[in-house]
Amino acid sequence: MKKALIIGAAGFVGGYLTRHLRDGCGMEVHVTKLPAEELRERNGNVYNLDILNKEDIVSLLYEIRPDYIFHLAAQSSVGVAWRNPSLTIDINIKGSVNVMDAARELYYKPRILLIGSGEEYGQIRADEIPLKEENRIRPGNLYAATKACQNMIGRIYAQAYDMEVMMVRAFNHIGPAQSSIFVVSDFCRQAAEIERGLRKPVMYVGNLSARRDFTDVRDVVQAYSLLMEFGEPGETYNVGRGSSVSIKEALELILSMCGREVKVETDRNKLRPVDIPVIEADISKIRELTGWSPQIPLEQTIRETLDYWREQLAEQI
Ligand code: A2R
Repeated sequence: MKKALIIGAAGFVGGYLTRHLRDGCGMEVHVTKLPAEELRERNGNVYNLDILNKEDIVSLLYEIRPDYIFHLAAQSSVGVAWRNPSLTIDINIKGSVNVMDAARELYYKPRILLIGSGEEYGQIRADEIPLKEENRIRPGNLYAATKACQNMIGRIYAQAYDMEVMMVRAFNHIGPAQSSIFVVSDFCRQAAEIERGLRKPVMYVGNLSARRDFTDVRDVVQAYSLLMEFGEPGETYNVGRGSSVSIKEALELILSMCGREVKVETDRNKLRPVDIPVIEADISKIRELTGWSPQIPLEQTIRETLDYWREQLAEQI
């Protein structure tokens, strides 16, 4: 039985990945979280770990001896990265280097998957869509820059130390339990609050014309486990749907599922200073390697995310 370690399992993706590896792939799953965090997906083997402390990672790896290390821990908010760049650099770059250095001290070679972001491509040109992995990267914010750096260092470690490190660039992933700082979850939460009469029937939105590549988080974690198994060391793989929808189309789907008449208004605070018009991944590299492609339709993800917020509000009352 393969032993998997998920570092940063208390976040949005971690719960889904835990369940998929344990129940879907039959692995022995070990997970880490920060001391103050709570896991959404209960799991027997839980450890507190701050990736800024390399010696703690070394001890943990010796204790568990994982075959697979899924590195999800990150400061993953673009907004927080602007406000606190040095913390973001510490966690996303030094933290990842600590994970790889700790793994390098082992007497065997675990496989490591580093999770980066479609944000790394940054200021893309219209003729570069859909984005291939070898496209030039022009990170446009600090979060993206740290993930681009993590990607470069991961490749260097794979080459220089012959380590089995693979890199992902994940595009927008969505689903139940995502924080409402992200657009689809935000709209679903607002719709659920309107249905309950907790706010007036007005949906506050940002730029509706931007097109984004949305994938259900349950499809995303399946891609991660396949890349862990079949990915080539030193290589980067896009994980996305491979097609985009406008934020307006996503909004219309949510409104069509909402049980109330809703007015739509622009909230200036939701407009980004620089908004890239279209982001769309080319997913042929992962598809050719593993046969993976997203299975869950956008309508289903949105319906279940809306239901998640309805349930959350029902529990609060
Ligand atoms: O920032 P918090 O308190 O939410 O904790 C996050 C945790 N984390 C850390 N874990 C260990 N040592 C640290 N120094 C440290 N700093 C933060 O990593 C959070 O629980 C977890 C990352 O989860 P999320 O922010 O929910 O990211 P998500 O959506 O699960 O995405 C997974 C990966 C991340 O690398 C993203 O940047 C990428 O996929 O898109």
